[in-house]
Amino acid sequence: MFLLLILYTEFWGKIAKEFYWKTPYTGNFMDYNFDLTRAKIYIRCMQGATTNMCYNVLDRNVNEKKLGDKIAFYWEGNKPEDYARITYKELLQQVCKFANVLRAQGIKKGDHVAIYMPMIIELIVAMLACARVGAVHSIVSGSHAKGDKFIKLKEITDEALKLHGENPVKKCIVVKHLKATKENDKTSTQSNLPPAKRACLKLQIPWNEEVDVWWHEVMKEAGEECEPEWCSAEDPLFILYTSGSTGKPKGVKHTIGGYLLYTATTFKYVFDYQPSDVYWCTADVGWITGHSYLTYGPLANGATSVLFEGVPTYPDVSRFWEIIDKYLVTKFYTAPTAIRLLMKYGDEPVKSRKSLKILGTVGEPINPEAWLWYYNVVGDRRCPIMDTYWQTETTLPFFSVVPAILSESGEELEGEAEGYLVFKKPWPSIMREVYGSYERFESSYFKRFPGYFVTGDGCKRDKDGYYWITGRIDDMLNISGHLLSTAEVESAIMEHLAVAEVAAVSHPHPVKGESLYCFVTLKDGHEFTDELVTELKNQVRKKIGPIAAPDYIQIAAQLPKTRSGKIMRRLLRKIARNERDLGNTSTLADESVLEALFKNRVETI
Ligand code: 6R9
Repeated sequence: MFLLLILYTEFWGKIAKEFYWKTPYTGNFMDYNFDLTRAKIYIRCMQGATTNMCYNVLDRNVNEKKLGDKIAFYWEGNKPEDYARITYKELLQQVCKFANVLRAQGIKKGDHVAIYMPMIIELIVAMLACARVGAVHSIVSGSHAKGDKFIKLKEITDEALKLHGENPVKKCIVVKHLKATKENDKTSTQSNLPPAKRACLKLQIPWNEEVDVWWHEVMKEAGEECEPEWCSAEDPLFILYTSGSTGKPKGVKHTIGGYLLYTATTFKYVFDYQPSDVYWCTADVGWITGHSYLTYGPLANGATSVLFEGVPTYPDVSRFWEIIDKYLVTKFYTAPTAIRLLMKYGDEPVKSRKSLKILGTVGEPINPEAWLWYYNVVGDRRCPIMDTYWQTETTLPFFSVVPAILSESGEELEGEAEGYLVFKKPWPSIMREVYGSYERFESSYFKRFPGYFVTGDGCKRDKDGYYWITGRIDDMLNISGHLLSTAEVESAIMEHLAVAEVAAVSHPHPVKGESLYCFVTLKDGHEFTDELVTELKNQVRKKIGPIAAPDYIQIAAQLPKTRSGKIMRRLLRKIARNERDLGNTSTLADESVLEALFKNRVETI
């Protein structure tokens, strides 16, 4: 135990030396209590150290590493003809300017800044500027789906601002994107504009002179020199709300020092980062994956990344592969939801992608069907796939991360086993608290099994020691006393040629206790018939056993998903029961999918 502690501290201590600390840490590298029966839960890393996140990911790269002229981001707009690039030096300059803007607006260390923007360079500039002045950013996913859908972010923002309590938002800094203009702005209402330009009239946005400020106007006057705010390693860097797939989202707080070390190191080793790489993580910045593996991790390594504003199907389903070829992407990281979506259209749209070396997935368990397509078709059978499991609360199990599998009664299970996934020790970037509620922090993660961080996920360890995440415990299916994971049942159904996507939920049953109710989305060109339903039921019977055969299968044009692409099974459970009170739907990407699902319900006993 003592030896392990020394190794842990030496390992991270050595990595910490690669970064800039204004003052070093004093005492233990990591200080914590996971056992609520002994004392309050706390986790602290590198106490006493002072640093600045922005300095480490920008100034350090430009000044010490001489990477000023290296491209930080290739920005690819929603439309293929909109694109730009920004170097490390230019990014630093923009960030310094915006940090000065924030300071001029009265923002100081510890203040909270909410960010709601599409996937544009200004989004990265805004988050890094917060980090520079020591403000805590809280990003709300602003990209939604785009393609040919037009989303009025400013109007949505104004609605949100109306909901303030006693503390109204003082200023709203607005980026002019897609030629937006203020409402009643005479210059944009000229009737002699050609038709293409006239479309811009729709982009007129509401404007409140007391609150709203144009980004480009305040940036014009801002200076380029900006001293970073030196913060404690344990000062907050951001608050981010969880995906909300199983309940009301929790505001997860992360701190600076440990998060810097962990995202930088996991990015470097998991993706075998090389300086010549062009790396593309398709995640939204408003999701933890976008914070860690699109922004902080890659920038801390001086990497060149692609930042994509659009969707995989616009203007057509080859878009991802065209972007890979355009920028010669070497490392590509996406979610199972995107893979399943593109798989639906077959192999033909998948273009050359010769530059690819490593593929990654994150967000949900990846079904064998989707994994094989990703490996065979996208990766040409030569690119290894990194399946990275982690959470807003954690980051992927890695050197110094100690997972365990517990039984229902809390015993640690050895060897081949299935049960609750927990962690025995903290790692530098584990969450520090749930914003505004210590009780929720304690009850969500530490109460069920005192002494462990409880993830809420089910997990299986195979004979080779690999961990297989089987889905959220709250989504587990208990059929006649047999506990089944969603991943198990869904993977069996996915193997059918006609199926593009599937979600399995439990449904009350007078005899069995619970029965299985499945929602399936079909691939193009397939029809939902009684024969297909029988085939799908038989397939589960054959693969898992008669016990798991679904009682009900309904067609779903689309499944309800979070903005990060996770299936929201708790809503599907309600739909199967025809319950209209759906609970918290704040992270649902597209409300409109629900009505069709209610309409196509299968009558149940
Ligand atoms: C990064 C992220 C966390 C939950 C997590 C688990 C699921 C994430 C996964 C995965 C299987 C993977 N999850 N990665 N399940 N395999 N590779 O998604 O964070 O939005 O907080 O969600 O997502 O259920 O507990 P977050």
